[in-house]
Amino acid sequence: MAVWQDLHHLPAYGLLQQLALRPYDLTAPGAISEARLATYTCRQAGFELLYAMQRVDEAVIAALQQLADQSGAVERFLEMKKGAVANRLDGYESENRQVLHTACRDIFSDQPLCPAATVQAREQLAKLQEFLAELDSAQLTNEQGELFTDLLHIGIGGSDLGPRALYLALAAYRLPGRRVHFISNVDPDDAAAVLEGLDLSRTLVNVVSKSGITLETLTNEELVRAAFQRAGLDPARHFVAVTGQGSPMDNPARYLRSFYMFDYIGGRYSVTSMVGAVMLSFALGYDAFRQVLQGAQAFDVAAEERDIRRNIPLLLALLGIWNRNFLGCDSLAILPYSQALVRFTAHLQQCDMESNGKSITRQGATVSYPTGPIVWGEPGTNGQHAFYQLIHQGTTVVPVEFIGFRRSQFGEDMLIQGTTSHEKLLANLLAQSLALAVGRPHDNPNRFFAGNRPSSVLLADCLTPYTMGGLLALYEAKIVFQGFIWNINSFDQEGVQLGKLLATRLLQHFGGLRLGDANSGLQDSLGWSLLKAAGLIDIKIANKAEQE
Ligand code: G6Q
Repeated sequence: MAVWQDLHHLPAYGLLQQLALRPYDLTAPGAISEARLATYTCRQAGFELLYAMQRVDEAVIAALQQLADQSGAVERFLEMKKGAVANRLDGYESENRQVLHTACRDIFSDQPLCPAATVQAREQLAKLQEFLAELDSAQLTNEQGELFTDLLHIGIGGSDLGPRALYLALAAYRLPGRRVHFISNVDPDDAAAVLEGLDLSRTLVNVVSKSGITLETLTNEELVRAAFQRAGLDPARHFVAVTGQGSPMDNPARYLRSFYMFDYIGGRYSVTSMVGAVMLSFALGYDAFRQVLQGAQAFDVAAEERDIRRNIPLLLALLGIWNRNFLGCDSLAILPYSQALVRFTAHLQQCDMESNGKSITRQGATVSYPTGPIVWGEPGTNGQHAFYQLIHQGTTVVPVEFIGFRRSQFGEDMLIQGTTSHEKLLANLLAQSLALAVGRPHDNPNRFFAGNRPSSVLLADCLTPYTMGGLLALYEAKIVFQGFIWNINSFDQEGVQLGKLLATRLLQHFGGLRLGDANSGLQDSLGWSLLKAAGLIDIKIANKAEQE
């Protein structure tokens, strides 16, 4: 395995810099030809990536291939799947963990790449299957002998975003009579709104926390337990836990059933572990959840391809690096033309920004090139009526990844003015990509579109459990590839710790105030004196007070 190198030390870096001086002009006459569309299409595992609207030509693609080869991205990905300790910094204290979310999907293989992790994944799945069978056969019921109809999923961050995004994406395939609800925010109104109108007697509560110590999740669990008690129901007959083995939540006596996830699976990569499995298989059935895993497995394997023109995740990663590091774009809009993917961009926002929002290399040095972009987005066509103004005519160029499907999930559609709604949806997607690329000359500056705004279109036949699994793993691999090429650790999240620490200190003082502790320093409640309470920022506050 080659030694880790910073992006700008890879030989292809200088070449790409040169090429970036004159990127492909998408606005030139004939720039978007049928031949170009055919050449810049990559088909893999049921998906098509159309990238003719990116500012690339043969020379750029060849240089990006060199960049991928020189960084060893595919080899590192394979090593990661085999159990390498990919979550670490050299020479500094770090998490020092394997990164094995892919092992959750390697369960179909006779020769899994990391057998120990796959054995654990299979054990958990077997336990889950047994639990689901007991629910289906009414062996496990509520106090009145009735079937459970609802599941309340409590978790936050990686224990909420991905699972919730997939549930919403696949709600069309729900088992009859099954519904799922989510509480994540510590805002008490989140829980209150969800609990309102829920028949607790027929509700399972799935508490998901890998660490078992997350403030929001533990608070919400207690809040919901109290609601069950008020309703005269025994929480131990309703509450299920998904947590790390040995965590403070690993206390099977408190739960109807406990499932495990392992420290080699990061929160934002955990959808296909028990973190998503319990809720998704309750809602969709075990077989449908296995299809999610199969779709994900297809991309885990597809991502091993070395030719970037035949590897969608790697190609998408490299196009992102081209736009970010060579064309100077700061953000990335992910715009699914699918209402079902309404929270998928939020999941990718976490997966990408928490993974690649880093300023130090794997050797602990400050990076001297941009890393992860700002990721954002909303489903089209809704977004067209909101923020597309900026992406077409704003002063900043926002590369876009469009996602679309040839068929709708429900298949309920009708001809209105000669076209179906789904045709209207797809026509808009393609039109936006084209408009961003070619722009429009106009004498009136207000109606002028500069064009040369890059986008890709990711297309599949229909959003099913299988394609959803594929889409999830495709993006996970893309993010991991980018981290490898940027020489950063995509698997830790130190950046979220400081705020948590300060909040804990402030909470101690809130507690002190409630107890009437005169030393808490919070008599003035929410003013500057409150911030003064947090020892860590005393100095800044003092400086500010002096200036005032
Ligand atoms: C994800 C992050 C973070 C985590 C949440 C919830 O990669 O680590 O979003 O998932 O903080 O953590 P717990 O599952 O431990 O409650």
